[in-house]
Amino acid sequence: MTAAPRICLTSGGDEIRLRSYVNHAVYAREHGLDYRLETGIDPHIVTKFDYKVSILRRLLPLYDWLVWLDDDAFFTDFEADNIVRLISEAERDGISVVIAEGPKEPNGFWSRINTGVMLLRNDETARAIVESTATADLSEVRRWWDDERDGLFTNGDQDQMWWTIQTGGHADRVRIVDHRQLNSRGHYYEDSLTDAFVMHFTGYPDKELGIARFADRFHIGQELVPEPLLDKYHVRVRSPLKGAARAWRERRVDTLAAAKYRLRPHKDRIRRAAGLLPRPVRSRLPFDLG
Ligand SMILES: [Mn+2]
Repeated sequence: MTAAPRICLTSGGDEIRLRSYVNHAVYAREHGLDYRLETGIDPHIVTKFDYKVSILRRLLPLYDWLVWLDDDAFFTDFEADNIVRLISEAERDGISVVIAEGPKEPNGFWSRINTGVMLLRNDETARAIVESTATADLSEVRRWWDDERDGLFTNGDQDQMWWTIQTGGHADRVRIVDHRQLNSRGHYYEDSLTDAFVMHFTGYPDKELGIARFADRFHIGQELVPEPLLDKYHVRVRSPLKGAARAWRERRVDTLAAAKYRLRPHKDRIRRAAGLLPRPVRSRLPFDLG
């Protein structure tokens, strides 16, 4: 190997809705990565997940590695060099895509991969995977899908990518890592923000509030960036969800809808254990699980 690879960290969608761009930008600066916040508008959008895929298609050819983070995925360990380390291990081993497993959610959902965080090498294999993910026919993917084998069908890019990897002969060039390495969830954090590398806020009925509550739990601001780093990079607006706006959101989420959301999976699990329900089959998701 000669020079260090050119790595770009990117995120976005069709709107800027969360404080993650500050979190991502600070991590990128601390670890010498380029950073782009992108608006993925495109003539070819079909599902809300396609904004992401359109960004990947456009940016991957411009770098050696492209790192995607969903806008609801936040770094929690700013010292950890997982991005650079996983990329260097992938280059050593001839791997084109590094992605995390979709760990078990409190409601029992799981998936073989989660496309909320992805490391993509600018090579033929990864470009082919991105192209096929962008163009795969979702109804064909659904017909192929086996809930027992493949986990939750989300009706989007995650299913298209898993289908692509499995049916396109790419499995040996894709590395699936433990969720704590790249893309974890709140219930896997116990007493420290370093319990995992990235916290991905999937399944929250109000994501912004979910992030604020997680931040409170660890006595950190809503950017999930340590204060000395916010100072270092002159971040002026901090923890914007507060006061009456936050109180109203707290009340709204604590109403019946949220209670139902929390209780339903437990109810299902109990009924399934009692043999009253078959394996979970859901064609539509109750909330954004992307
Ligand atoms: Mn997400």
